Amino acid sequence: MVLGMDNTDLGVLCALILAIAIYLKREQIKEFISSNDDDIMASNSDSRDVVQVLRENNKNYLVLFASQTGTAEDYAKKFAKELASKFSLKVMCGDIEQYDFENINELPDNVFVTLFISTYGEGDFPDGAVQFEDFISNASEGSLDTLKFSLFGLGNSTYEFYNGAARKALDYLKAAGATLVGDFGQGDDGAGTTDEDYMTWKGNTFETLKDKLHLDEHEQKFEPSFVLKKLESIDDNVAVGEPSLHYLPCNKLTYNSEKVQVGPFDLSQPFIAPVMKTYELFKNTDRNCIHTEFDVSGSNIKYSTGDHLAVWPSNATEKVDQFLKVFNLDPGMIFDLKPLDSTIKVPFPTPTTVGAAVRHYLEISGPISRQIFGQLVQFAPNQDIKQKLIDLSTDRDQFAIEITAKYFDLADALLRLSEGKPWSTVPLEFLVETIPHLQPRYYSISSSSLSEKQTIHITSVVENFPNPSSDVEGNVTGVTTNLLRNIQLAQNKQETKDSMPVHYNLNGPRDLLAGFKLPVHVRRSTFRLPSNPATPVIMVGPGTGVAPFRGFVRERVKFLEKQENIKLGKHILFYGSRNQDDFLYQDEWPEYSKKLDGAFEMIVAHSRLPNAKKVYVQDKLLEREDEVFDMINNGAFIYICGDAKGMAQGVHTSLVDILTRKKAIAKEDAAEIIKMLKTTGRYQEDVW
Ligand SMILES: Cc1cc2nc3c(=O)[nH]c(=O)nc-3n(C[C@H](O)[C@H](O)[C@H](O)COP(=O)(O)OP(=O)(O)OC[C@H]3O[C@@H](n4cnc5c(N)ncnc54)[C@H](O)[C@@H]3O)c2cc1C
Ligand SMILES: NC(=O)c1ccc[n+]([C@@H]2O[C@H](COP(=O)([O-])OP(=O)(O)OC[C@H]3O[C@@H](n4cnc5c(N)ncnc54)[C@H](OP(=O)(O)O)[C@@H]3O)[C@@H](O)[C@H]2O)c1
Ligand SMILES: Cc1cc2nc3c(=O)[nH]c(=O)nc-3n(C[C@H](O)[C@H](O)[C@H](O)COP(=O)(O)O)c2cc1C
Ligand SMILES: *[C@@H]1O[C@H](CO)[C@@H](O)[C@H](O)[C@H]1NC(C)=O
Ligand SMILES: *[C@@H]1O[C@H](CO)[C@@H](O)[C@H](O)[C@H]1NC(C)=O
Ligand SMILES: *[C@@H]1O[C@H](CO)[C@@H](O)[C@H](O)[C@H]1NC(C)=O
Ligand SMILES: CC(=O)N[C@H]1CO[C@H](CO)[C@@H](O)[C@@H]1O
Repeated sequence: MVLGMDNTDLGVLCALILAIAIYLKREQIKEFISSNDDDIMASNSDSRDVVQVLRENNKNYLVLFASQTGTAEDYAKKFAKELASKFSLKVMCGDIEQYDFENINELPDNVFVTLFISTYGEGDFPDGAVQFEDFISNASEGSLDTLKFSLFGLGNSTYEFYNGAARKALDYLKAAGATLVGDFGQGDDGAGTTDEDYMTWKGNTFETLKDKLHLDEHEQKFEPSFVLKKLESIDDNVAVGEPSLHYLPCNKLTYNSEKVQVGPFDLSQPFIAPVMKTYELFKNTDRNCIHTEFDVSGSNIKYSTGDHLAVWPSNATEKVDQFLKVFNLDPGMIFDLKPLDSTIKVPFPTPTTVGAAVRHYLEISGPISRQIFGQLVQFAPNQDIKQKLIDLSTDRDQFAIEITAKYFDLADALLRLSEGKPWSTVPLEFLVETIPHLQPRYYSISSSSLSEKQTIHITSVVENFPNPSSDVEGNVTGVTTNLLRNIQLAQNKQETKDSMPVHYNLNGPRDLLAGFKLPVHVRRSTFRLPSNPATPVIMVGPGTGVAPFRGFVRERVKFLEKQENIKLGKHILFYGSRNQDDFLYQDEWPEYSKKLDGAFEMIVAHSRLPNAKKVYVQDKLLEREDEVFDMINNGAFIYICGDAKGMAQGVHTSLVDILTRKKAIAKEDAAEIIKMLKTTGRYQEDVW
């Protein structure tokens, strides 16, 4: 189909430039990844040849994961563990990033591979899987003809390219002659069924594997992958919550002569950034949204407008205490973990204390999976509770009603089941291996690298609302956003005791974070303003979705200050909030408008004004359809940011409607145009 844009040459040129940009981006990512690898290699001088590692460690099953935020990793590890314990297989489980696959076709005939792959961006592989993708996409026909694999993808059906990475992997592997064992599984975060999808897929896959590999099944029994050793005293090499080993007193290496940290800063090592300034953005008191400014000067951290900042949280004291109580743990106990073989990675800095692990390294709050209930059966304190666990772990509906709908986290749920009695029989090894490790949270940077080189702003809405289930007391709280609010209140000398639902240790391990600091790193994104300032720009970002657009607009303001005789294309921002009270950065926008001299316009939709109809950003788009259409026709770049749930879909629908009407074409063709805009980078989403 012809694109229908009036300026075909320009379109081709744009596509070409974009292709080059994407290519360069990949090189950057690769460079970034290989610098990470050096780190891993240095600490563990293993081979990268996956077949060699498997042989050297005497393994006979391979599980690999490609994960961005740990979900795929978590499932992969559970799968590996269960395979090992039910079928006595010797399972090797690892991150796809850590291996080369050139020899994968030489795996012994009876060694199967299971892949867990999540999807990011626009149907892309996670950052760590770039090399893997290159390899399988280039594998020639028949070159993987002995490979037998099963595959579970993790995705979210609210995204257009649902499970895009896993689907691509399936196609590439099949094209290279590999054989899919069992069904292709797809977990859907959008429908909230990842866990259920996994359980169904796993059941079928186990049946197929039993048959093909002639396996005997026995009852699942937890067998640790680590030897846990108790230590007597805390010295300089014991982590008490440091985000990475670099920060231990015994490793002074990470500081240069001026006591400034040197990078690179990434998922393996954050920068400890001073929080310079924090303030509340909402005027009403029932919800909170915190503006936070981090100082990254002297750190050699560079960011680009549109990137994400990862913030490394710690758990709230209330949650830590409850967790320790449920499992009857001694927070002062010092322990080390020694992997049983070199394919197993220690999940967090060790040796450490139980208290530090619970506060800093384990994801102890948040929703729980039905699976973990199944695994806990063997440790139930008595027969009654055991039966309840079995019932809940095998009945998805009952689990949904009794656990999920009540917003229980693990400690809440177990206390409820045991009527307050502790679960003293659950071994620490089990908790350490089964509970996911605490992950950094990502925030769209709301400053501009042009106007704020050394400072990074983020805009975060605080997750704190009454439990929707009427028979559970208290608020449901998010880890990181409440930590940020806690810092905001403390830094501005406001009372925190009663105003906070949860409290934190703000000083951090060995006072590493004292004086208001937090571990952070920058994650590159592809969310970028067009390089030509004359290109029109349409931005849609209700709620916190406005964050990167504040950065975009500040970028244009700074740019104009520096240049003379530059004509800026039209920049239009569709923003939405409930009312005036939660109108983010209300005072700043008129100033930007003035400075951009008519090139910038903001259109606001309010959804909860008294005695007024609900108005959303997508309604405002329709109201302005002539202008929006003209801008698209003139090569506008479209940006959508914010809640993935309904908004991005609603905006997409509005834009399809506009093109359908104004071009007098079929809906399908309009949708096809939007798809083309997406692939050429003229329609970009940053949704979560
Ligand atoms: C690329 C990207 C960009 C983002 N940009 C922004 C941004 O600019 N601004 C922003 O505010 N956010 C942004 N987010 C979201 C952000 O990363 C966090 O997910 C969000 O702030 C919540 O983090 P938290 O640690 O406070 O909550 P978490 O502890 O991670 O909790 C997540 C949610 O689960 C709920 N919850 C807690 N316990 C339970 C339970 N037992 N059962 C069920 N639910 C439970 C919490 O209330 C919360 O709503 C972005 C996300 C991504 C991926
Ligand atoms: N658990 C809850 O009760 C709850 C509820 C909402 C959001 N959240 C969480 O809050 C975060 C979002 O907060 P936020 O501050 O960015 O946004 P927000 O303040 O909740 O919403 C911003 C604006 O977007 C509107 N909106 C809601 N649904 C929309 C849709 N389908 N299309 C277009 N606009 C829509 C809202 O209207 P209305 O809200 O008036 O419809 C509001 O005017 C998310 O992380 C989300 O998970 C939680
Ligand atoms: C920024 C972002 C982009 C995403 N893009 C897609 C996508 O294009 N297609 C899809 O199916 N899922 C997408 N997802 C959903 C994730 O793949 C899904 O949540 C998955 O469970 C994450 O697994 P991980 O924690 O192992 O990375 C996206 C999630 C985020 C946060
Ligand atoms: C594989 O293909 C990609 C493009 O898909 C290319 O960039 C890369 O260099 C190729 N790698 C190898 C090893 O051939
Ligand atoms: C997936 O979509 C659901 C709703 O459709 C949303 O609640 C959730 O936050 C999304 N998950 C991710 C990881 O984006
Ligand atoms: C619980 O949430 C409600 C609504 O968001 C809020 O008004 C209340 O202050 C919260 N309670 C605490 C203790 O934070
Ligand atoms: C009980 C507990 O978790 N205590 C720890 C809290 O965190 C600090 C550092 O952040 C540790 O020093 C404590 O041992």
